[in-house]
Amino acid sequence: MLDINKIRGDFPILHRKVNGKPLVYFDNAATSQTPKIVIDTIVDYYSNYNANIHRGVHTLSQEATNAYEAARKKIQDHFNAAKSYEIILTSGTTHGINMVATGFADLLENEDEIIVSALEHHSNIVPWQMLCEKTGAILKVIPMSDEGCLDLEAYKKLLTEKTKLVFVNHVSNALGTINPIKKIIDMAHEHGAAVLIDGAQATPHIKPDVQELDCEFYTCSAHKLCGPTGVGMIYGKEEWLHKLPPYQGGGEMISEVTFEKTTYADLPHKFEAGTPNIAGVIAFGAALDYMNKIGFDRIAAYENELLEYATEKLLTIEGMKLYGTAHEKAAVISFNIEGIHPYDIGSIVDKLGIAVRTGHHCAQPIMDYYNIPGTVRASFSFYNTKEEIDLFIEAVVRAKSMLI
Ligand code: C6P
Repeated sequence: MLDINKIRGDFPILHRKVNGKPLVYFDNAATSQTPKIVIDTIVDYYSNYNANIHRGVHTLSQEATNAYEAARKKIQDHFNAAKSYEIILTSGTTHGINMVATGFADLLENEDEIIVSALEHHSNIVPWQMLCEKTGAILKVIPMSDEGCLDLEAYKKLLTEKTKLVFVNHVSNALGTINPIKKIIDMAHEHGAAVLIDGAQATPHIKPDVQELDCEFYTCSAHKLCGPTGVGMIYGKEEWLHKLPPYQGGGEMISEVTFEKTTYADLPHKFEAGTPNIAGVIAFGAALDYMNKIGFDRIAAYENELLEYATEKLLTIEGMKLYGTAHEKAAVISFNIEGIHPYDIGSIVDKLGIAVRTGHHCAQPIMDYYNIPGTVRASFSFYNTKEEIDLFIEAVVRAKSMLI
């Protein structure tokens, strides 16, 4: 059992009011809230050892470098990467995907094939379309079912000897579906294709083991798992990080620079040009410590309880239509009420202090599949409660009575 009162005490923002009501924060899939220990880590960095890393012989620079590299090690341990230099620190999931998509321009030939799923966020669609425009590669799509599950039989047929890369999310941000990524990875490997997993929505709920998964790349954002914004990581298997060219040129990613030729630094620095978000990376490490102390198994079990409770209650409202009813789901509920625009529900519940996301959730192809402009999305975290869900249900019922 989680001590929810104690956990809630760790998050200063959960004690504020919004529009005169206690905040109910159900927009965790967009950005999770930040515990004080993570905020304190950032304050400590800027108060006590703010300096550039890997560059100075002076004490502050060494302290900052040590803390930054210690965070990389924590991230390595969390994801069970074999080597710390297989963890590339980024500004977030979008950065990680663009790093690989841009690099693959050197590895693909005209009419090579790459495979995406119908359940993706725009971050895992647009960079690949840009890659196809550059290389002449062909983008194929694994279709989805009405429940929001991927059709693995169709996927099997899409894989050919021309398939070079498959990229799917671990958990869908719009529907919450947990995809069978181990199966997807193994099937791609049977055809010699590499796999990138977008873990942006999985990592707040699941502790992935990249060696067990055997994926070539796995990427996520710190701000969805109690860390700060503007920081993330991409794991890459060493051989693949050697195959890819550097993403950006600049300071720190070089070995030697002359006007005739530049040689590049070893991993991971080859992919980390310029001064990074040093405080953010150190705070990312603190966020992982915080969540690991609570325990991902306990987090997932509790969030699942919230998901079941909220699903059952929402289904009692007449005209309710849920999107994404997969058996394996993370704590995300997308819905509409017949005859009401999702934006109107979102605006009314906000007046009652409740934060949800409305719209297409940066996953327009999913909305097109259902032929809707968007949904209301409530996404739960381990610091939410059933009492908050009750307030939310009351608010939705009230919104419905005002709008119909
Ligand atoms: N989804 C949501 O409300 P960044 O912005 O780089 O941290 O993460 C992008 C991203 C990539 N993949 C998935 C599956 C995601 O869910 C997101 C971010 C947020 O659903 C903000 S759009």
